[in-house]
Amino acid sequence: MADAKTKSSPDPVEARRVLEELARAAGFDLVGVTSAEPLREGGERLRKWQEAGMAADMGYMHRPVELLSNPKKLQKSARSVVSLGVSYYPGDHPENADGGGRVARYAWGRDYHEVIKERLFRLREELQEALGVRVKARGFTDAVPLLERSAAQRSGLGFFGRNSCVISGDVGSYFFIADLIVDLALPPDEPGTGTCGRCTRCMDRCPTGAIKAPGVVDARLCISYLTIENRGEIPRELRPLISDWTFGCDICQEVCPYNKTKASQSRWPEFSAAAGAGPYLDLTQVLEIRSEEEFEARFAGTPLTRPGRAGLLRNCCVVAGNLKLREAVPGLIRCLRQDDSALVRGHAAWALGGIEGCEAELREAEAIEEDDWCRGEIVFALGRRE
Ligand code: B12
Ligand code: SF4
Ligand code: SF4
Repeated sequence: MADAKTKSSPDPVEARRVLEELARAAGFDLVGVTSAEPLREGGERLRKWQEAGMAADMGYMHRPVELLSNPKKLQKSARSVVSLGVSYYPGDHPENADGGGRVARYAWGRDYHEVIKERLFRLREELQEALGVRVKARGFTDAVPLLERSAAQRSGLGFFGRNSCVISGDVGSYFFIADLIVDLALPPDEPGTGTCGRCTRCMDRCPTGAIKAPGVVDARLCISYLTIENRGEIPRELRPLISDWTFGCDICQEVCPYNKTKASQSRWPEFSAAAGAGPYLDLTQVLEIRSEEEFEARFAGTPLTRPGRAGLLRNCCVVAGNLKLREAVPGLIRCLRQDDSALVRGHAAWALGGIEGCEAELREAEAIEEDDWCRGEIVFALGRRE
């Protein structure tokens, strides 16, 4: 790399060709480039989304639109944004025969943040090597304030579906978007085109009605938000609608005709079911996790750490209640009596309220519970049994 610092800028067309070759060799299924200019249209949509309260309490989504829509705010010297797509599709869910807690496909394997970051870092090194220049770059996936879908669409990776996902004509929508912001001038690709036509399946089938308009998802209603990003209670009226989803939700992608024909198995072994938590959680096991250490030991290195121990147990309580899972009753009772988190105790009470024969335990808990919200849940649960 000695002469790398002294060489002048590489030919943009040649640099683009080399980038494509290296990115494909690194296992990325989709490669596209856009300029580092602000993502104006996406920014406008984000502004309206924020104003409507649809960002819920995700602090990082309340940041100024000017920040989230401008790659140069992340790297001053940025000239191009390289958008990369990698299919995570691990296959379809087997039938939920044993009353498991369903996990969205993107989270079956290892934590994608780590896995992708490593490959992005290597890609940058290889690019420098091949072009013989130093490339100032910032690589990330789902980790910094930037409208990644808007950048990906403008880079030609795909079009915006009514479910708000970027859909690729080659791989459907089960893919992660990764970005490499670089100080290289690269010829931009044409923005992605495509259409949902007259299809509205995702909007019709979303269990909570979270897709308020084409491409507009109200996070406050989305099961993915409620089970992953949400740190508080799951609103009572939404709990039954979560059905058996304990982490994320894939319904608006499962029903999409593009995924029925285009989704193909991920080539990255890290995203396979065998590499992580897989398609279902054993609810009875998860309900027994009482300490952060046990939680880390079970889920470290997978995306399932995101909601934290209390968040994941909250979700498992709700799903056990929805499935009226008899085998989970002893675990739910232990959650109600012993868990340090009021969030867990309250959702355990709700679940027990939906299952016959748990009134005595609920009454006993009512007598000793000190947390007001939790006592309210116990009273509500007892009311369901009357
Ligand atoms: C916050 C967030 C969420 C929130 C809110 C989702 C939402 N739809 O807004 C919650 C927690 C609900 C969520 C859920 C999921 N997420 Co998420 N999430 C994000 C995050 C961090 C920001 C998204 C955002 O800015 N939302 C605000 C809205 C306003 O913007 P947007 O979603 O980008 O939507 C844009 C386009 O859809 C466009 N648009 C829509 N329609 C139209 C129509 C026209 C004509 C035009 C011009 C534009 C347009 O306008 C919007 C603004 O740019 C991104 C990573 C990132 N930094 O971008 C990942 C990201 C969007 N999530 C991702 C994934 C995988 C998911 C889930 C599938 C996970 C799961 N299985 O549970 C679900 C999908 C739910 C859904 N239908 O969106 C991927 C999506 C990949 C893809 N192919 O699209 C991303 C890009 C992460 C990544 N790097 O791979 N997510
Ligand atoms: S992820 Fe699930 S809850 Fe969220 S918009 Fe899609 S179908 Fe609706
Ligand atoms: S299900 Fe239909 S409407 Fe929804 S994103 Fe797919 S093609 Fe578009």
